[in-house]
Amino acid sequence: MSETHATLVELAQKLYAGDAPGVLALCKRALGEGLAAREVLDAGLLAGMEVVGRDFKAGELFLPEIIVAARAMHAGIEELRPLLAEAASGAAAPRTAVLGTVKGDLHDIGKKLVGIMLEGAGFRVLDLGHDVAPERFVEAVRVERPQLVGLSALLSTTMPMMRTTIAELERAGLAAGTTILVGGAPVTAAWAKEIGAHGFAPDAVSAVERARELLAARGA
Ligand code: B12
Repeated sequence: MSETHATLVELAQKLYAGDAPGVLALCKRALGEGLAAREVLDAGLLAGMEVVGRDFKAGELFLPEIIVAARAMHAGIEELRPLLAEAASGAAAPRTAVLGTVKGDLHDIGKKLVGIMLEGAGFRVLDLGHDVAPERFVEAVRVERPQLVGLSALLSTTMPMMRTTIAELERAGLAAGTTILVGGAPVTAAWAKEIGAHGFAPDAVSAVERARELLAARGA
């Protein structure tokens, strides 16, 4: 394993400290030093967020710190966005994806990354945001007729809301006409199957791969 680049180590520390201007400056510096956007994301921002999550779990960090770390993460992601999207590009006809974090759940960083990667893969992405009620998904799918619907949940307590959302789409007669992909840290392939989703992906890069596979399989 190669050692992590010094700028990325510093970037992870700034992320941990919730220093948004520092994160922004270090993302720019890392890119200026010739590092790839994916590397800056993985070994810098996500590495920092992993430690935030670990220390939060251990009771060493509290919500206010996590909120500022998340803001700093957003600042960094926005800086990397065009490059990440470019790296993921190379797809055919434009397709639409409706994305959202399910009702009751405020976590939106991972879903945002999935959106950026899908954009890069040529999708027109309609991001409904976080805490999205099933009715809003239903309305968006009715109006937009997307090829893909992506549901995100980061809490074990909001995972059942994925089931409710899918059930509502089914009730509205809209589930069969689209492909529903689910994800988020606690979500598994078995859960996806159980709740009637068409697929699951563990991260933003595989979300694009999985979406492509599923759409190709149904000729969409
Ligand atoms: C940042 C954060 C927050 C921020 C969120 C800010 C924001 N704008 O998103 C804030 C402070 C709001 C927050 C609040 C809470 N949080 Co929080 N939070 C986190 C933390 C530290 C990081 C999450 C994150 O952004 N990770 C980085 C992203 C890139 O990863 P990701 O979300 O997993 O996404 C990737 C994949 O999962 C996948 N993916 C995600 N979505 C989708 C969707 C599709 C369709 C696909 C295919 C793939 C996919 O691709 C993504 C990119 O690769 C995690 C710990 C952790 N390590 O996960 C805890 C964590 C998720 N939170 C937790 C908890 C308990 C809470 C609170 C209940 C705390 C409280 N006591 O109030 C509240 C709940 C608020 C609510 N109602 O939602 C727990 C959840 C435990 C559980 N399993 O239920 C965790 C795991 C921390 C812990 N270890 O205890 N949190």
